[in-house]
Amino acid sequence: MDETLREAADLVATAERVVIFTGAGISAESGVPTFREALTGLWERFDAAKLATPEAFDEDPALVWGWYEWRRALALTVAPNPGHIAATEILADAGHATLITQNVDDLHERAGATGVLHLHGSLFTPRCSACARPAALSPAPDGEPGRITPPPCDRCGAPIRPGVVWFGEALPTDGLEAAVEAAANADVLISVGTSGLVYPAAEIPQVTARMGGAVIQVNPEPTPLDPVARVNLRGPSAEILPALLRQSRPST
Ligand code: BJW
Ligand code: ZN
Repeated sequence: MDETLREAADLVATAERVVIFTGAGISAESGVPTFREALTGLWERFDAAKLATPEAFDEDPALVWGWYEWRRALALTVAPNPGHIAATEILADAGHATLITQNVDDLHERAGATGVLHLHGSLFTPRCSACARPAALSPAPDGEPGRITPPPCDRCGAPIRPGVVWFGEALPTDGLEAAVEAAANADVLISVGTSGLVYPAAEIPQVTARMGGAVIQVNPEPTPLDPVARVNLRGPSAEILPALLRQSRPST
């Protein structure tokens, strides 16, 4: 690990343009469940097709809204971990920095990051399912996930939906374009805690590699990105990112 960490730290220290691209794994050590991991992933306990598609919301809005309200409540009880904080600091050290996340929690922002590109939306930006008018958040519920009837839109009365991107929906055009441009121009892209299975987000590190930038991957498990990454740092991001930050700073 020491040698690969040194190699990654040298890449970060000499880069002008740095991108950090994150997935659910960076929030795992804060207590937010990932999606696809055996035993602990959300899709082990819940059926993605019944919860994370527009068809599921049309079919049973109270089931879907209740599940997302439960997840919002959970996100409010947790805090950023040392991985989120180190990510903010690595980017603060770079000449030109972009943070791209697939996560719908706000833990990067709570760790001090600004201008975060959210490719899959947010638990904290509900909107009307018909006219897209932004809606206010209600107090978060207590306890386990349960059915909650979504409130009606102030303007048109249609049910309010979570501000996330479901399967089959387009990603926000501005955010995706900005992410692709940052990835294409990056000297270094650090991919953290993503299985790399969900497209088009999974293309982002591939764009950097194709354009000749270096990809560093931080993940305890192998992923389809392994062969594309210049350096694979195997381990939890709450340990690896602070170590990478320390090594990439000149010693005093
Ligand atoms: C750690 C760690 C620690 C653990 N430290 N690491 C066939 C082929 C290709 C594509 C498709 C296909 N069929 C359908 C598609 C398209 C589909 C897709 O990609 N499906 C694949 C799953 C097959 N994509 C879409 O539908 C997208 N839209 C689209 O394509 O639109 C086209 C269109 C264009 C124009 C008009 C209309 C349409 C939309 C995708 C939206 C994804 N949404 C979700 C849910 C968001 C809301 C919610 O939160 O509920 O986003 S799905 C879920 O997966 C969530 C995540 O952001 C996303 C990625 O997951 P992530 O972050 O990688 O998490 P995990 O759990 O997979 O991995 C965690 C990783 O962390 C693991 O590797 C661990 O090892 C690691 N880890 N602990 C560091 N401590
Ligand atoms: Zn409306």
